[in-house]
This record gives sequence, structure tokens and C-alpha cells, in this order.
Amino acid sequence: MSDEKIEYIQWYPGHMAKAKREIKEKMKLINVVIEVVDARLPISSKNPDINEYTWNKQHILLMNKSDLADPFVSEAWMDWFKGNTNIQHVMLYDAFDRRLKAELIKLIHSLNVKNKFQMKCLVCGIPNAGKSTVINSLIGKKKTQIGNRPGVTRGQQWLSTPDNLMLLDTPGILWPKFDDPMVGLHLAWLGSIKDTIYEKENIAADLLKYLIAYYPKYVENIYKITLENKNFVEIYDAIAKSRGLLIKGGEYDYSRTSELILNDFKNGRIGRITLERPTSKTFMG
Ligand SMILES: Nc1nc2c(ncn2[C@@H]2O[C@H](COP(=O)(O)OP(=O)(O)OP(=O)(O)O)[C@@H](O)[C@H]2O)c(=O)[nH]1
Ligand SMILES: [Mg+2]
Repeated sequence: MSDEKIEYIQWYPGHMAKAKREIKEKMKLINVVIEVVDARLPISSKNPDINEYTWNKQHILLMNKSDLADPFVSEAWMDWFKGNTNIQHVMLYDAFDRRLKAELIKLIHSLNVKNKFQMKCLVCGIPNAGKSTVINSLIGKKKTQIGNRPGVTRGQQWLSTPDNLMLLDTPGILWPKFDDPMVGLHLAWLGSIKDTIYEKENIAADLLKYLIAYYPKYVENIYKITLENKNFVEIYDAIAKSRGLLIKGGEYDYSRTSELILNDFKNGRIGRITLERPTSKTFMG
């Protein structure tokens, strides 16, 4: 995919600027920052402004949704974070895994902070990274609303866990400008950008092109089609046909086909896919 063809996506609505202000106001109270990123996009889903919150706090980075990411690339990212950043604690995380939850609780309690008896943890990150799900799992009950779309949490909320942690759930925050247009595109594929601000069919087409180039077998398996000797439009048609997505008159329904591909990717049905890999040039601002 060449950059010129990519739709430039940007999403920084007023509620995010407000959410950022409200987090800053609370920072005096916070002992530990639990930053949640998406393991399928560990750097581009990491807010470059995060140092404003973490510089004098204990910092735990959760590479969440690791069950949806390529496990080999995730290991490479773990090494990269340990070797190239000063983040104290990095965990490959899955908010539905009880063993990891126990490990996280143990880690938080082991941290050297004031107010050890009621540690206050900020849970922050981009929209749809899984912040509220992580919190619910630590509480052991569904106390915060979750959903596989961005902007589910609209305001801050303090929640306490059975083992005396105070967790601050916060709305997902992005940043005013993505320097690289690929970042906006990738975040849209993950469901971290509101789907009314981009052209779904374009974003799905870019995703399908990426999948055909890097994961052709996954595409063949999930949609029960063959890619050989087909051009891009024929592949789109084959997916629509295989899933019976037709509109009146027997035409293929590109709108629903686009939706299908985006949802399958977002929910990890296509396979365990990581969109970025660490290289010797990877830099974290
Ligand atoms: N597979 C998988 N899905 C997860 C994981 N964590 C969260 N999810 C799903 O991701 C979606 C978003 O979760 P939320 O907890 O609402 O995300 P959030 O970061 O609070 O989102 P906002 O409040 O919109 O900023 C939900 O459908 C969750 O079920 C995980 O570790 N693995
Ligand atoms: Mg939330």
C-alpha cells in the first residue's frame, strides 16, 4: 500500500481533550499508572503524551489482547520494551486470563509506593484497548460498561477491588495529530477510531489488501475461497458470495462485506495478527 492512497484519519474530539485535563487533575493522587495498549499495535497504540503522567509514578504497561496478536512478534516486542525503554514493568496481557490477572495483582502489591494500604492506580490508554475489561477482571465483577467500539467509557470512575486497590477508569484518549497516516489506518482496523469519521469501504479495502499480501492463507481459510488467479475485486466478490452478502438484484453488498471484514479482524477471527514489528529503527517518542 502506498501512503498517497491512504485516507488520512484523525480523531481527537472535545471529550478526549477534557478527559486528558481531568486525568492531569487527578495525578497528585495516583501511585501507579497502568497503561493499556493493544498487543497487535504496541507502539502506535501508545499515547506519545504518556510521559506527562508516568514520569514520577510506578508504570506498568499492559500489552493487552495478546490472545489476538502473533505470539512470536509479541515476544519480540517484550524484548524490545525491556531493552529500549525505561518502563519498569511490561506484561503481555489478556484481560480474560485468570493466571495473568493474579500475576498483575501480585505485581501491583509488590510496588514500592506510599499508601500501600490503598494504592490508587490510573488505568489509561487509547479507546477500545480493554481498560474497562481489565478493571472488571481485577474487581471480579462487571462494574464498568464495556463494548467493542471506541468511546464506551465517557467519564472517570473510581472502583475498588476486593484486595484494596483503587482503580480509576478513564475514557480512551488519542492525540491531536498522527504523524504517520498508517497509524490512523491501523487504529481504525483495531476499532479504536469512531467508524463514522472514515469511509468504511475504503478502510476495509486497505485491510483486505494487507491481509492478502501478508496472511493469504488466513483469508482463504476464514472465507473458504481461493485467491489464486483472482484480482482484488474478484476476491472481494468471492468473499461476498461465500457469505451470501447480496443486495436486491443479485449484486454483491459491498457495504456489508466491508463491515464483515472489519469485524472479523477486530474480533481476531481471521487469525493472530500483529500489525507492527520492532526493528533496529523502532523509536518511541
Ligand atoms: N480478545 C480480547 N478481547 C478483549 C481483551 N480485553 C478487552 N477485550 C474486548 O475489547 C473490547 C473493548 O473493551 P473495553 O474494556 O470496553 O475497552 P476500553 O479501553 O475501556 O474502551 P473505551 O472505554 O471505549 O475507551 C470489548 O469487546 C472487550 O471484550 C483481551 O485481552 N482479549
Ligand atoms: Mg472503557
